[in-house]
Amino acid sequence: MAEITPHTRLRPSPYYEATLAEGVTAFTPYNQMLIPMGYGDPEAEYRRLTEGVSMWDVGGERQIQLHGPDAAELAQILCPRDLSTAKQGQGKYVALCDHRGTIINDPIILKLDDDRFWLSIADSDVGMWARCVAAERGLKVEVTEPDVSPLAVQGPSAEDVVAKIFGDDIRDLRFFWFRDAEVDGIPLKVARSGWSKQGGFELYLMDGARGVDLWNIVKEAGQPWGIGPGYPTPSERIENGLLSWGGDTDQNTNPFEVRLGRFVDLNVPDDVIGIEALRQVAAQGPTRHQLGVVLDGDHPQPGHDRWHDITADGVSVGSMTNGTWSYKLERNIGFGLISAWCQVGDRVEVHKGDQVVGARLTDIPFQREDG
Ligand code: THG
Repeated sequence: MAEITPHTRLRPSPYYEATLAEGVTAFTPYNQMLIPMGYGDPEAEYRRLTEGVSMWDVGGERQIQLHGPDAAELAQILCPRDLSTAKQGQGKYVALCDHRGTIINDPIILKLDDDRFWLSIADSDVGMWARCVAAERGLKVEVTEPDVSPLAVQGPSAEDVVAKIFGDDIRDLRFFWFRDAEVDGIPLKVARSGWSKQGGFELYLMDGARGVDLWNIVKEAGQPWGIGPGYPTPSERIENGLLSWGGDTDQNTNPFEVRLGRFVDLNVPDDVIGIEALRQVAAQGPTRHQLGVVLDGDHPQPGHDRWHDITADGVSVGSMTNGTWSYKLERNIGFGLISAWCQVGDRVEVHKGDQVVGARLTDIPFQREDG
C-alpha cells in the first residue's frame, strides 16, 4: 500500500513520539488524528491483549465537552438513551442518531457534573453537530474540544497495572464509571472502559504536554505483567462483537440493525433527535440485521477490511462490513449486515472481487465452536 502523507490537518496525539519509539508500523486516520494500528507482530499483540496487558494510544477518541446551564438538556436531545438517571462519574454508551434514526456516531457520554458532559467520540464531527443543535434550539451551552486524550490499558492484567499506579482503590471502580486521579503531577481521569472485551481502563490525560511521560509511567508499571504496545484489535473486537461506527455502519444504519437497540430508550422526551424515527423502526422491526460470518478455509486471508457483497443462493442479501483472521476460531470471520430473513446457520457466499468464498452465518459474539 502507498504511504499516507503527513499533513498539518492530521494532528499527532500526545503519545505520538512514544509510539514511534515503540516501533509503530501502521496508523489509521481518526477524527483528523492518527491512531496506531500495529507494531509489526499482530499475533503477539492479540495474545498480549487476551492473555496479559496491552497499552494503546487512542488519543484520536476526542472529547466534545458540553458545558453550561443547558448542557444536560443538550446531552439528552442528542442521545436517544435515558440520561436522567446518569450519575456524576458515570459513563454510558450511546447510539447518537440523526433525525432519520440513522447512527451518526457511537460515543461514550461521561457525566462530569450536572452542567458538564464529555462525548468521547468515534470518527465523525460531533462537535459541529452539537454546536449546530445548541444554536438552533437556543440553548445556553458551550461546545468545545478540551485538551483530553485517552490512553487505553486493556487485558486481564490491566487492573493490576492500573492499581499499581493509582492504588488499590481503583479496583472498586465499576464498569463505565470514572474518577479524577493524578500521577507525577499529571491530571487525568481514570475510567473502567475500553474498546475490547478483555477488561481494562482508560486514562483520560488532561495535559497534552505530558503524553510521553504518562506513556512511560504505564510502560514501567506494567513490566512485571509483560505490558507492550497495542491498538484497537480487529480480531478481538470482531470475535466479541464490538461495533466500528463508519466501518460496520453505512448512511442508513439504525441502532436496531447492529445490535444497539438495548442502548435506545423509546420513552425519552419527544424532542430527542431521531426518537420518532426510532419508535417507528422498533414498531415495524428492522429490515436488516447484523450476524456473524464464518468463511470457509482455515488459513488467514487478507483483504477482508472492506465491504464485500454477500449472496444467498445467488440472491444479493447485503454485505460483509469488516472481516479478519480470528485467532480464537482459527477461521476468517466478519460482520454481515444482511436482510432480516437471513438466519443463523444459513449458508451464504461472500464476493471478494472475482473470488467467491462460501460462508456460514452465526451469532455474535462468535464462539470457538463456530469455527
Ligand atoms: N473509549 C472511549 N471513547 C471511544 C471508544 C472507547 N470513542 C469511540 C468508540 N470507542 C466508541 N464506541 C464504543 C463501542 C463499544 C463500547 C465502547 C465504545 C463498549 N461496548 C460494550 C458492549 O457493547 O458490549 C459495553 C457497552 C455497555 O454495556 O454499556 O464498551 O472505547 N473513551
